[in-house]
Amino acid sequence: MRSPLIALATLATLTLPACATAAPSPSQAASVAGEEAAQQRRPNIVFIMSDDHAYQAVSAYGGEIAQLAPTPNIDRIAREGAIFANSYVTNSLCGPSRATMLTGQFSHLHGFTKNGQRFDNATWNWVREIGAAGYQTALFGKWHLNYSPEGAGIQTWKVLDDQGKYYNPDIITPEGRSVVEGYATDLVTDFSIDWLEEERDPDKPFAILIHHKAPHRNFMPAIRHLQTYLGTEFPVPTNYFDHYDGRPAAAAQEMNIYADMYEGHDLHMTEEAGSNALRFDRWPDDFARMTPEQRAAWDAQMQPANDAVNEAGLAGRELALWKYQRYMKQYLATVAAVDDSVGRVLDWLEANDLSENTIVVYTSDQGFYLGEHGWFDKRFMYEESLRTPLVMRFPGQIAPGTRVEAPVQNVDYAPTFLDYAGIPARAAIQGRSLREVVDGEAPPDWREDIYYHYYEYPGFHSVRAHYGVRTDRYKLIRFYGDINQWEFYDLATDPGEMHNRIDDPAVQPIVARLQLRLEALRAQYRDSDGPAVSDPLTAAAKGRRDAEAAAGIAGHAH
Ligand code: SGN
Ligand code: CA
Repeated sequence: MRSPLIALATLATLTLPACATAAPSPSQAASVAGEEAAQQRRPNIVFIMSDDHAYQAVSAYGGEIAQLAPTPNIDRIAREGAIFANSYVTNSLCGPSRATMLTGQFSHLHGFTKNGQRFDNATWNWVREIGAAGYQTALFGKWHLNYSPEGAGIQTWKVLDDQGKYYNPDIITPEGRSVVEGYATDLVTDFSIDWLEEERDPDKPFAILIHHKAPHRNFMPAIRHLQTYLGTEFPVPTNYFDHYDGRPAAAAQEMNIYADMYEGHDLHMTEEAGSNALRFDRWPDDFARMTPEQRAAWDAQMQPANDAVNEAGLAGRELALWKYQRYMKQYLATVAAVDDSVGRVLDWLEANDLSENTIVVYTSDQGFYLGEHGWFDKRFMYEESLRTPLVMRFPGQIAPGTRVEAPVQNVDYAPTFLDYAGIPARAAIQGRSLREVVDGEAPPDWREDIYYHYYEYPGFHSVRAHYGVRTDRYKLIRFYGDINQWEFYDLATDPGEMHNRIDDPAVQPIVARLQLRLEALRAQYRDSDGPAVSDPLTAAAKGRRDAEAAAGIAGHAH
């Protein structure tokens, strides 16, 4: 579709100057045309990221839950390109993760270690760099690094305020803030497609960042998806009623579905049959900002199920199981809109002959718990939140159906985009270009293990600060701060991470080797935050007592 236009533009450059006084020589004209062609050939980048989307809820990853709630459009990226089977974050939290993707650095280097901090927009980021090299750059959706991307070098942007709201969200643009009526996932998609269609200069390559709020808390589906999973029973994770034995930090968290979720705000439960008044709703604004029509449509679809559970008068274990089902239904229904959005973007690329020369990436800012250990939220270095979905399509460069086994991390995105755009990597970047592994074969010096560091404590959900290493089989974690707790898991025999074997004499040689490895990784990435690996902090026994006391204080009913 675009090629005839380009041919015409080229013809114009070749013919028009003939009547001008300073007409270029034929060789100059040819080189201008060559540069234009090269410029045109640089791949476009469509970087789609959702917020808190668990890989367990992406059907391309093959899990049981996602088979009941498939994501055909995200899967299409995987089918026509690559799926990364071992994709991890460096710090499982929104702000730090986004800063890592922009800078290619671990949290301690870019400095954004916890939510609520302000990312210094002047910090180097790949979007500004690629823009300076001739790309058009745009960001629509969640930013969450401070008020707005003003000054971060992103040319066009329209962002959700802070975490973003599902219905009629506040939108911040260079002109200021306003409430825009609609459903966040659809609005972000509309903004993106409008820009692609109407505002972008078709003669330049582009990088567009489409960053959704969904499926982040408080899990409000679009009206059209409210009933999508109401009739589906999801398999309950085998460790839903976890005892947390031997894992005091896990026992002390406050992210339990049946103990910590807000019944109104998160689970959308009502006070009593016949009433649409929500149960405990810590932030009433999420519902209060719906229009009367939206709220009426919501109530019409949700009331029967809410009345039924109120009439049933469930308690204890039964109620805990019901809450898991409600959480899954709502969470997965918000994912359905994200998948619709991915479909709209892929279809738009196709219809505009842009599929071939465009890299499409879908990922999330981190993983999420879908009831494993009884949890929602993320933060822990356990598998479900350490991993994040990652699929990437680039026809002609990535063979359809590629499965990448090499461990990759979100520090790798910035160097990947620069690499494909033909811009030299920067020394300060700590990741490596994924181009090196997308043929399914990792180079011999590719990383064999990954490093992780979580900081936000005290904070939401009370997850202790920790760092650790994960190899292809083992995981060693150290929780620190008001506790000093080491954990060791053999993922081959204990994929659910239920048995902390740190004191098991049989694994001491492996633990010792991993401690050295952890020390080496901290040195390699220049992370001196938190205690040194060799630092006993306080006596281990005291640390454990503190941790167990802390776990007691949390007082969950299990
Ligand atoms: C909010 C959520 C928390 C969540 C953090 C961080 N509460 O505070 O549950 O852990 O965001 O999420 S909410 O009810 O206000 O949504 S993150 O994705 O931004 O890291
Ligand atoms: Ca997030």
